[in-house]
Amino acid sequence: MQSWPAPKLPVVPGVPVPLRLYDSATRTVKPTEPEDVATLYVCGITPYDATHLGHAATYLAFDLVQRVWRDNRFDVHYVQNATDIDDPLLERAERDGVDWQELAASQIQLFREDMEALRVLPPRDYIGAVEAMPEIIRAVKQLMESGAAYRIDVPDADGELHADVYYDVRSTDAFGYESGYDRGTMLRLFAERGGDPDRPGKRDALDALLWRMERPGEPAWDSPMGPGRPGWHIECAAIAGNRLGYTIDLQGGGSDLIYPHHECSAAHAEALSGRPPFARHYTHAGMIGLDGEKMSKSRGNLVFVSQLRREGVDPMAIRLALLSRHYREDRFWTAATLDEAVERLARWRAAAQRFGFDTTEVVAKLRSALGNDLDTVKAIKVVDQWAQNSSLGGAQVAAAVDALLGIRLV
Ligand code: 5CA
Ligand code: ZN
Repeated sequence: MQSWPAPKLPVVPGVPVPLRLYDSATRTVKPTEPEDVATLYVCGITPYDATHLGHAATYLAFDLVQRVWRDNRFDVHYVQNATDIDDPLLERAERDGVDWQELAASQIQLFREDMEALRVLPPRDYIGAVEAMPEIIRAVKQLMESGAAYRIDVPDADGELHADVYYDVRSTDAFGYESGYDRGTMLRLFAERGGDPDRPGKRDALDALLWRMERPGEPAWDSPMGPGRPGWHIECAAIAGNRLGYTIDLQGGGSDLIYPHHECSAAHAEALSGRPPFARHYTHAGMIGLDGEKMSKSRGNLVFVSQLRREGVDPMAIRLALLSRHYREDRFWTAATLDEAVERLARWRAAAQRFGFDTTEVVAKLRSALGNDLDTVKAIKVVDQWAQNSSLGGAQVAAAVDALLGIRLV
């Protein structure tokens, strides 16, 4: 699919600071260590109810990763998917009486426009599950052939046999290292987040669906397994692995993807390559909430980027508001968060116009804050102090704020 246009990225003078980042698998902040090409995969939207502020916050966190890596002169290969075929999308299309493909296409287009407005650097490859179907099918076939996958061979509760294909979590010893969760937690989250622990005929309750055989009225694609459609986790394993290789620098998404999604996509990828770990870093952004609850499509407590834009809110203020707390923290969106960002942006913009003494110290401090697990709270403080000091010039800091925080001041 088409990605979206890239904003200009100024080169910042001075010495870049390498990126240290929290890794969910080891539960530590550790250095990122890309080779020449830094490889980044971030889980994209399921295209309905896009783009709410939770989505935006997550993509902004990984946008900072790309910006810090680019500052460190790495060539960044960034891949993002769009889950443009899955149960929740079909359910929403059905509920609203619209064609699922049209729903997906229109929401993906809205997402592109929101990302461009927020000055998010685009992925090099923006890939829909539907367009990736041949490679997803190849991956499932390979897992069947290697014995890591099996077919259900008992009838469902309705008495019908659907020979769906599942990944066997017991095919390796490694399953569980990414989240580190105990089995009870895994079972609970699996049931909450699209899994089917009680499906009859599974070898293990935690086995995840790889290929769902065609049901009447559902879209289906031909495959060696028979006509059907893919499970969720294999989509990301195949799309990432085929473009970035099966050892990537960073697998990213919101913390709601730690389990089962990233655990299972890592397990699928490792079964395909025979070479763990799939990612050197698994990094997760905290959840944005509204009115005391996580912002989610199922709860419907959503604030949309496009709605704020229509109301005339400057996208740079939305960006600054979402960066005003640390990316890993769960946090609530409030009117005050936005008001504060609007005021701060005005102060920074005024300061950017100043002629004065250009110091490299502000930029150095900004870099060191971001290099330390994307500490935007500290980074914003550094820029606030610069804005208050009327003897300091504007041009150099404005360029650094643009390149590193993605906020355009001039
Ligand atoms: N298509 C899958 C990933 S392959 C998916 O989870 N789609 S999504 O539309 O539900 O979410 C898109 C991204 O936004 C994911 O990385 C998810 O973790 C993140 N996300 C969803 N809700 C929130 C929220 N309230 N706060 C922060 N991030 C969120
Ligand atoms: Zn994903």
